[in-house]
Formats: sequence, C-alpha cells, structure tokens
Amino acid sequence: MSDQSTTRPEWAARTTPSLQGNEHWWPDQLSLNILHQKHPDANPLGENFRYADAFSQLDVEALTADVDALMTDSQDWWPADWGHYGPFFIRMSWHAAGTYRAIDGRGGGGTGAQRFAPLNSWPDNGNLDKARRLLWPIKQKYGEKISWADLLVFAGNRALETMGFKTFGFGFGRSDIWAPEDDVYWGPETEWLATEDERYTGDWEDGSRVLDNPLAAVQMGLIYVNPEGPNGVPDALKSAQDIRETFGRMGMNDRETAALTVGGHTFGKMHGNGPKEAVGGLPEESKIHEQGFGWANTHETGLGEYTITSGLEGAWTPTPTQWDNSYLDTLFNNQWELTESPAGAKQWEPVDPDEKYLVPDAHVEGRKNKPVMSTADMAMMADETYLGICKEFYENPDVLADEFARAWYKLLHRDMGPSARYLGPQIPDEELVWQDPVPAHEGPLVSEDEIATLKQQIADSGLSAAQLVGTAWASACTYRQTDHRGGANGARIRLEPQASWDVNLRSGVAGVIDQLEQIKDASDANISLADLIVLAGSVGIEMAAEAAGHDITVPFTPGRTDATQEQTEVDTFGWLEPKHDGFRNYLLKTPRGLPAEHFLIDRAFMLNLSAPEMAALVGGFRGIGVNAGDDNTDGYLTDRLGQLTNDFFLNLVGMDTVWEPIGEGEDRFEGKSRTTGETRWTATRVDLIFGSNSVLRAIAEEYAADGGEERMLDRFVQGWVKVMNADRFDLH
Ligand code: HEB
Repeated sequence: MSDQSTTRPEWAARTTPSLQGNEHWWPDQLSLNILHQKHPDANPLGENFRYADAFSQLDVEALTADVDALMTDSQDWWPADWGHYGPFFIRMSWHAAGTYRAIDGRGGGGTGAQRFAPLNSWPDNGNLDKARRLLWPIKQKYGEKISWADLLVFAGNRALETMGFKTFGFGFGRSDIWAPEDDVYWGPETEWLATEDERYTGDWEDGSRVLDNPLAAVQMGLIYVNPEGPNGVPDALKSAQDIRETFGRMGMNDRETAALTVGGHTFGKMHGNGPKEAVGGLPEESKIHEQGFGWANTHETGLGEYTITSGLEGAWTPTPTQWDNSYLDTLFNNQWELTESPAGAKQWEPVDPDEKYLVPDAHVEGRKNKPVMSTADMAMMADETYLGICKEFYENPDVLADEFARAWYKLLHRDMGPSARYLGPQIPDEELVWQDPVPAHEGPLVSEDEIATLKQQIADSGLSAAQLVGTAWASACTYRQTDHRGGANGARIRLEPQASWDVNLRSGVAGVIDQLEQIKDASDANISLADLIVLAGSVGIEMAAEAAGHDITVPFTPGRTDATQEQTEVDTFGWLEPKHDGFRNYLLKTPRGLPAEHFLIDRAFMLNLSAPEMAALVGGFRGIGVNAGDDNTDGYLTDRLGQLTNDFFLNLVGMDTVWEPIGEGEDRFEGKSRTTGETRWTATRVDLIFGSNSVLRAIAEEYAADGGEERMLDRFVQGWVKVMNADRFDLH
C-alpha cells in the first residue's frame, strides 16, 4: 500500500499552488470554491451538452449485448476469475453507489466520481481501476451517449442478470463530472485506514459509540466497514454493529442490509494470495508511465491467481458466478474457524467442509479451495437480528431474491432523487417511497389570467412580504443537489416531518399556509398548493421591491403537485431538516463545531447557487426581514425593513459602524456608530462574513456601489428562481 510520507520532489514546492497558496497560509479561511466547482469550461462536452438528449440516441440493446460479451471476454492483462468479470463489476458498481450517505446526500454513483481522487485511490477500491479499464472499449464505442457514471453502475446490474439473477430494473440518467468533487467531507484523518477512531465518540462498552455525522464508513478509505472486523479485530458481533450503523447511514434497514450482503457475496471472491508488501502505490500517485494504474503487484505474475486486493483470499460459495442460495447454505452448514490468508488478513474457514462446499479455483484447473467468510460475513450469523433475517432468506429463496433485487435497485438509484430523473427502457413501474414520489400533474395548467388574479388575492390577504417570501423559501430550501431530494414540489412543508421542524414552527409557516389554502379553496384555478406557495413568494418579492421603488416581475412556472403523507418517508426526510440556514439567520446547532458561515456555504452549494446569487439572496432577505423567529432581527442593517434593498451591503461595507462580539463566543455581534457609540444593529457571523471574507466583500461592495442595487436584484431573482425550480426535473 502507499506510503503517505513519500518525500515530495523538490520542484513541487515551486509549482503546486496549494502548497504556498492561500490555503497554506490561511487554512481556516472560508473557501467559496465549492460553489464554483462545475465550471462549464471544464466540461469537454461543452456548456450546452444535455446528457438526456445524447442518451436518447443510445441503442440500449446493443450496449447490453456488448456488456454481456465483455463479461466473458477475459483479457490477458487482467484475467477474469472463472472466466467471468461479473462479480468484479458488481463490486465496482456497489462501491460506486455505496459511498452514498443519507445524511447529506453526498457520495453515490450519480456522477462517475469513482474516476477521480480520492475515490479512485481509496484502499477499498483496490484494483477497480482495472474494472473501469475493462469497460473502456464500450465507453469508447458509445461516447457521449453513455456516461461513465451510468456505465459504472449499469455494468454491475447487468452482471447480476448474466449470472441468473432477475433484477428489479434499471434507470439511466447519471451525468458525469469532470473533476474531483471538492465539497465532500470524508473524515478527519490524514492517513488511509487510520485506526485511531478519530471519527468516533463514545465507547463500545456502554453502547455510546457514535460515528461522526455525516460519515458512513468506519475508516478513511473504506466504503463501509472493515471486512476483518472493527479496526481489524475479528469480532463478528461488533462488526454487526458497524454494519448496522454504516448501512443505516445509507438509508438501509436490517433486512435490506442482510439482503445486500448475502446477495452480493453469492458472487465472486476475495483476493489476497500473496504478501501485501508486493502491492505498489495508489492510482493517483502512480508513475507517469503506469498511466493511472495503481496497486502494481510484483508477486509472481501479479494477476490471476496471484491477485492481491483486500488481502482476504477465497470465495464464499462453490458457485461464484451463479445466482443461487449457496451463500447461506455455506454459512449455516459449516463450522468456522479463524485463520489467516496468505496476505495475513484474518478470515474464517470451515473445519472439514463437505466436498460439495469446496470451490473450484478461479484460475488453476483441477484445484479446489475451501470457501471463506470475512468477519463481516460472520456478522450475518453472530447478530441475532441478522441471523433471524438470514434464516428466513435461507428457507425462502424467493424472499431473498425479491428483497435483494429491491435493495440493490435502491442502492444504485438512491442518490438520483425522484424517478422523474431516470432515463431508458428498463425503469420499473412500481413507485417506491424512497423516491419521494409526487403525483403527476393533471388537467390544464393554470392560465396567465388566473395567475394574475391569484397574485392579487395573495397581495390583498394581509400577509407581509416577509411571511410570503419566508414561507416559499422554507418550502423550497430543503432541496439538495447531492441526491436531488427536497424542494418545493409536493408541498411537503405541510406534512410530517417538515410541519414540526423547529425552523418552520418558529417562522410561523403553518399560519401562512392556512391562508394560502383558503385562497386556493376559493379559487377555480387548477393550481396546487405547492405552486401557490411558490407564487406567493413571487408576490412577496414583488411587493418588497415595489416598496423600494423597483418594478420587477419574478418568473413563475406552474406544474407542481401536492404529495400525500404516504408518499413521504418521514425518517429519511428528517435528514433534510435545516438545522442551520444562514439565509434566514437560523442556527439550531452547528455540526462538528464548525463556524456558522460554513453552513451558509454548504446550503448555497446544496441549492446550486453561485456566490453572487447567495450574497444577493442573503442581503435581500435581510432587507425584507425573512429571519426565522419573530424576535430574531440579527443582520437587519436597514431603517426601512420590509423592502428589497441593498441596505445590508451598504451598511456593512461602510465605515460608519464598528462591530464587537456580544459575550464570550464570536457568534453574535453588536454594531455601534463610530461617531456616537450608540448601538445600531446586531448581527451574526453569517452577516459579518460578507464584510470580512475578501471574496464576499468584493461582491458586497459591488452590490453596495452605485447601480449595485439593480445588479443585486437581478442576481436575487436569478438565485430565487433557481431555488424555486431546483426540483422541477421536468423543466431541466
Ligand atoms: Fe463485498 C468482494 C467486503 C458488502 C459484493 N467484499 C468483497 C471483498 C471484500 C468485501 C473484502 C473482496 C475484495 C477483493 O477482491 O479482495 N463486502 C465487504 C464488506 C461488506 C460488503 C465488509 C459489508 C458487509 N459486497 C457487499 C455488498 C455487495 C458486495 C453489499 C453487493 C451487493 N463484494 C461483492 C462482490 C465481490 C465482493 C460481488 C466479489 C468481487 C470479485 O469477485 O472480484
């Protein structure tokens, strides 16, 4: 494995910007880079490329036939075990999708991120560089019509089908990124597979051991758990605990977790037939002539029977390229003892197994090997709950097949959001609650005249601009581009769990929605409450702008529908709760003790906003008075509250005010007149960051300067519409 302490070449210090760049001098400085990662210029397909259009030209049957042929077309440079690449591809797809975590929606196979660091070099992704290269001729043949992201996930799905398993279906539609993701927190460690448990608090003993939020893997560089047991200790019960927690973070329950593990390890083998030391560096640090290949193995031929990947060695079943019930048969009907693989990894082998459990060698004709289990596999038997489920699966293979098919489908598609984003001919009809379904729109869209009437009724309702804007924002701002969940469509803000979220209670959202529902009920227009909430936001903005002397119209696109409570997965929607929303100066708590401004940037990222759009929205909201909580007036740097103005920026960047922290922490501040010393305003870190951070200050100055209010309004409306339509997959 790679040695992280490798000395850097002497020239590196003179070229690599990050070494002597700003991040080196001021590592704690707020970085806005994550907002501008996907620069259109970085996309070789061009700014106007739409994957859905390119995909519509794809011959899916031809692609499938080519993938099928590849499965058994063993290449000398990486021979297939048992002449079938299927299991290898399943592992590749599972590792692509399996980085997904429900808490922040990050990870997953939706972007093809496995092509880039750090994922391409994670120890757990060992030798998957070869799996992707095996697929290259197919990617080459179909070009832009099939994204890498789709191909990496499709290959494993198809692999299951070629080995006799009936999958639940498949949705294409994942478009590629072109550079590593910079926004993902993978953990605090700076060393691969560090075992100091830096990401945990609490202890095993009293059950208080907790994995840091939002992480979903036990060690840096793993997808989930350590196969050899927690930190390499072969304790199957503790392994079960780790499995439960990490799979739970992906939104998988015990049954789904057991089905995935049993189903997955019905296929293929582990690789560790040689000394670990024979394995070279990671792909991202490979020599230039190695062309991106990592894990060069100097043991014997370094491939085929000598392959070293995880270090564990052996197959789980005697029929590793065939769907059957042999995993549980092998697990339940053998006595297991702890042994070591040739690479020194701890694993379990049967004592005197019956001949029928022996596994034909993957490469050597005539040789037979004992099956093996990892400690994580033993967890399926050691843990009472998993054991009960697995017994049921063992006795009812059809139940296993159905639950594995559904869990696998969920695994591959979970990060794609609603099924409206799926493409292709293999999408199942069944609606699944984890897809956050909304009803189809029925009947004619609300007409321009009806919209005008409704807007007038909203304006006459007595609701303030702040209430209208705040409620529309509350409805839409749950969206996250990481897994495309949340947003205004469905009007889930009136359902559980949203209706009970602290931020919504504090903002009086329910009262506003009541009034809007009355307007809706009294109207003949075919408009959903979801649409009406967004329309009300437009009315609020237009009212606040008019009060400041600006005549603007906020574009509104109807077509949303209202979801039911049954269509809303209460548990996992809980992860979408805004515990912080800098746009509304709201902070219930800061995860990981990070300063509040980091969470403003994070939410702006989730909403796909640029820094200028984010700034315009924050500044505009402060003028209108959209803070969560009636008593919360932090950041209202204006003498004419309720109006859409640039006062926030004007008063922030001017020299009239001196700011001082209130109390001990640097969380809230008091702004005093520089001349009289009299207190004028209070503000939070999220407010003051616009004057303190040099990049945000540059934007703030532009908005405060002559002509800046118009520019700010343009960006405000642009950002607003982006947020309101973020989940309108029908429009993109
Ligand atoms: Fe798995 C393989 C672990 C889950 C599927 N895995 C494997 C291995 C290991 C593991 C260690 C070996 C690697 C090498 O090559 O060396 N897993 C594991 C763990 C877990 C898992 C610990 C948690 C519990 N898997 C899983 C899932 C799936 C899977 C969920 C799906 C569904 N795997 C798999 C496969 C394989 C593996 C298919 C084979 C591959 C080959 O053959 O190549």
